[in-house]
Amino acid sequence: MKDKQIERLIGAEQKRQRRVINLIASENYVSKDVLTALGSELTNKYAEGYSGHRYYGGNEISDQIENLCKERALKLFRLDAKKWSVNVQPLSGSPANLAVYLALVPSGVEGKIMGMSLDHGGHLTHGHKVSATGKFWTAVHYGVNRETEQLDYDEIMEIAKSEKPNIIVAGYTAYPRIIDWQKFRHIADEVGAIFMVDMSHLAGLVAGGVYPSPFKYADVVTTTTHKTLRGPRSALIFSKIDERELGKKIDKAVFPGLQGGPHLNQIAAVAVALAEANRPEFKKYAKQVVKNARVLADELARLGWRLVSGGTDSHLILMDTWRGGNPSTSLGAGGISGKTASDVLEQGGIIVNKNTIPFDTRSPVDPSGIRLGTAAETTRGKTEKDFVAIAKQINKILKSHV
Ligand code: DSN
Repeated sequence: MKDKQIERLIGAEQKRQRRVINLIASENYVSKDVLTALGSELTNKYAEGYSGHRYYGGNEISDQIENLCKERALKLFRLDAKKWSVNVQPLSGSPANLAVYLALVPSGVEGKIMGMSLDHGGHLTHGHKVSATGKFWTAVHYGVNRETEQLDYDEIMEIAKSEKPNIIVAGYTAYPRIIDWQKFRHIADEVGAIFMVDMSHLAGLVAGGVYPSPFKYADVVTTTTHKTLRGPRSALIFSKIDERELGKKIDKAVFPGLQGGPHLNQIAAVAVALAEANRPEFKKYAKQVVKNARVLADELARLGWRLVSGGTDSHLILMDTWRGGNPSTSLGAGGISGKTASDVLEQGGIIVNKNTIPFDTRSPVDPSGIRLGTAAETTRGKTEKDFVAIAKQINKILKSHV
């Protein structure tokens, strides 16, 4: 590169990524092909509009790229193009979710979004008050059960019946367990709501066949492409084709409702990742991600750490570092806060994020827990034995700071 300052910083980040153990549940390492597509001349092109209907000339290649990406997205999740449509233009997860609400929820206080609260594992764009989704629409929230720390579908049904939301969102950022999509479908049907799944964290696991697919039950499915799916930073919106014309409305909301020109380099990179995720090796990868998470959870629990909900069925673990919870260890109330845990682990070369736990008594900037995920390190070839060693390392670092 001619720009030596940026070249040096990219080099430094490459080294940092190689040096650390990365347990950020929402990160991954993309292939060289994905990087090549991202860094290509496609970034030079404006392609406002959709295939065959662009506002600029010179888009014959753009159309082919966007069409191929859409085909691959439907193919990966085994969707019939007559029954599902997909928009591949959202720049990332938050604009994708915003586009769905803009398309399908009546604007203003009349429109109601129901999602899981952020501090129980939801996402800002599921109606949190600091997000546009909680400012422009009325939002109501459900959480997990205090005892089981898992979804309580009866309670969710009660909230839905009393609140009558226009849309119900399931799919979270810090919920380690299987979500019963069918039960959500039933709840949505009872109150006449649209059922939206945000499978951002789960997309790679669904593609790999190790987590239940939401497509049989959802009306709309959004996902980022850079977490377990192992693509570039971007997002997709799938919608059922029926008389409600969800896809048409969503297309209009993405462009011109929210965005201008799509990022074609990103769309091409997504297409690359979707094809990669459709290969048999990816199925093995997804299986290993879940196996590794189980082993990491089991070993941490064996070492005396309290895990929210008692374990995991996915790629992520929520660890209560504050309460610790095992009387046989030196931990107990006043263990180690999530922020301190994250800081000291980073000093020891392990990267995690601090995270609130359900019913947290501490603040979001220094909560009671940390979130751990296995997707990134599994991409680097780590297996069960490595995750037993990682659990021991985490335990050693944290216990020396309690
Ligand atoms: N920031 C993402 C995560 O870490 O889960 C969600 O947007």
